[in-house]
Amino acid sequence: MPVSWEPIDLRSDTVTKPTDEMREAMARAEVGDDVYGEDPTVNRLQEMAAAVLEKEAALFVPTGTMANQLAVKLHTRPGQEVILDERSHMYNLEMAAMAVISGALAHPLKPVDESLDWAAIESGIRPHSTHHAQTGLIVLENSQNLAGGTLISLDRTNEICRRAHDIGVPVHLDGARIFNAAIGLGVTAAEIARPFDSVMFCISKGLGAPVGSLLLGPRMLIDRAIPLRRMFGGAMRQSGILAAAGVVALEKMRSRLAKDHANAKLLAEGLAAIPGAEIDPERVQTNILVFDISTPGLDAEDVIAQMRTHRVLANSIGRRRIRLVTHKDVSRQDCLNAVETIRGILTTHI
Ligand code: TLP
Repeated sequence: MPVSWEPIDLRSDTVTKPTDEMREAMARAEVGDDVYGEDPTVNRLQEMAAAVLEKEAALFVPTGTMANQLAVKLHTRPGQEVILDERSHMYNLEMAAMAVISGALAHPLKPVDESLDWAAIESGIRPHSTHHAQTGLIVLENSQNLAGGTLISLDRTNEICRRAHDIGVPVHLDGARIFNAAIGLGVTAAEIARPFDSVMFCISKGLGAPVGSLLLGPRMLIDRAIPLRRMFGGAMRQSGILAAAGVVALEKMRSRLAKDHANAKLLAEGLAAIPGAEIDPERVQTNILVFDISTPGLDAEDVIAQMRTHRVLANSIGRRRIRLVTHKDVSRQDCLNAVETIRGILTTHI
């Protein structure tokens, strides 16, 4: 039997390779200069994205980070605060961009249970005074990456947006994985997006496209985002080549995400039965899971290094925590094999 040397890559859903259909669409894509607004494929992707999320307009940008940072720039003035979950991607993994680019002060808050709620956010809003930075923006993330792909309920996101709007504060959604969230919550992505002033989602994660994210919101906001994208260095030319894969991603790849969720559950159930791995499979709601290493003397990096020698790849988040992410390029069998690899590593250390 031929031996496959392809690793089982559970580091992220960003590692997904474009499908054959995407590559064909990219090769055939009709293109133009998008800085003149003349790339028909980019325009098509933007219109599709806006239609799917039921927002007025969308803008194609190279990365999720750029879309998130455009949102901060659009909604805030220098010296204002951005309230967000202390575990959020924008606080932890975007190189302090909001401070550097927008002069905004991140105000990270501890979640009450699985996420922030309005009471937690309200307690972080500073009184009007001559001493306090004022809240310019609230950011929510759904699904919540570093929390283990967990979801925020529609009731909670709707309430947060309504109460924020009552006091005149806009709310941005980092919806890098909004379609995973939609499946996990059993609602449409448009329902999740509805109350938010701006939304970002990625086509380059579970949906499998090679590059890109979209920023969505009212037409007036997106019109203001276009020159800022230029300022950020993200105005591209014949980017229809990239957008073509995004069109396939939106048309064909959303419904299969449920399989990734089932595989993540399978991984979690397998890991829960291993002494030395701590995880509650009930908490695994989408395609991301985080487990703790409880074997004394063994930290996450040791385990990851040993997994790598068995061709199973993962990332750590902290000294004793490992994150695994399922996606279209790992099968159910890959997940079962990964559990066996981890079992082998952890049980030999007891
Ligand atoms: N997440 C990546 C890494 O940056 C950690 C991953 O492997 O999960 N918001 C969320 C919730 C994200 O998970 C990511 C990427 C981004 C924003 C940024 O997207 P990119 O990488 O396109 O800038």
